[in-house]
Amino acid sequence: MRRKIAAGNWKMFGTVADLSQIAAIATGADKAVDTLICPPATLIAAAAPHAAASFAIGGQDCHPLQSGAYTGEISALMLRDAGATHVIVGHSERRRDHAETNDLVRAKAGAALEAGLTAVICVGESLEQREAGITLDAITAELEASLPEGCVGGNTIVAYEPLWAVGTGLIPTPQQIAEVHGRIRAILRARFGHEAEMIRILYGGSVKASNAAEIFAAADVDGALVGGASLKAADFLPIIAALA
Ligand code: G2H
Repeated sequence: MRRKIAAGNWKMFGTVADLSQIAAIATGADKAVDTLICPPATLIAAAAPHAAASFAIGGQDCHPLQSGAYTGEISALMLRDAGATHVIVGHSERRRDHAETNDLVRAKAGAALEAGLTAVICVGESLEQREAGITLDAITAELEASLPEGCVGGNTIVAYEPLWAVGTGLIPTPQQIAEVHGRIRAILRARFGHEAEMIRILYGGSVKASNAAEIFAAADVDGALVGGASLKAADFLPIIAALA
């Protein structure tokens, strides 16, 4: 049985003053659900002491190598050293703004696994692909090329984030979500056999308290990757509760 997980992606938001929100989320989150907060890297070490059995801290990106002369970069080993246990890779904002390819995302995910982190691997179709009726083909190609070797339930989470739903307030129908999650599960099964049953698949894109229950009722949704609505405990705790 897969435990549900609510993952918060803080993106480039959050300063030391916002550690109080992380503390409030850690304290108030329903313990029947796993909760993950991925704050900016500057806050990971300070947030890490809140980590507990069902509460984790993660990074938002990592380099494909563990060390080297790469100014400004952060490795998976460094994230782990700072107290992170998870890292998001291949978020659509990274793919879009930093031209991250599937090959690079796969290398980053591999580096995460090598460092002992759980990789949250993001995939999603564009509006053009959705309107052209090639969503499942696009997801299949992107995911197959972004998965490293050795994925198991304990080290991999897949997040489905349709690009047109990221930060827009638009969300797919539960049927559209279930269709894509079903395809992702099939890809994982074909690649990793029975281990695929334990890999959690999250929906992401404009999740908020008012639409959480509808999204979580869709088949094969093991949780959510939440951006804007994860920044404040008052907004995020009801979403976590909706998964319990
Ligand atoms: C998608 C999501 C979190 P938001 O980027 O990864 O953000 O919930 O703000 O759409």
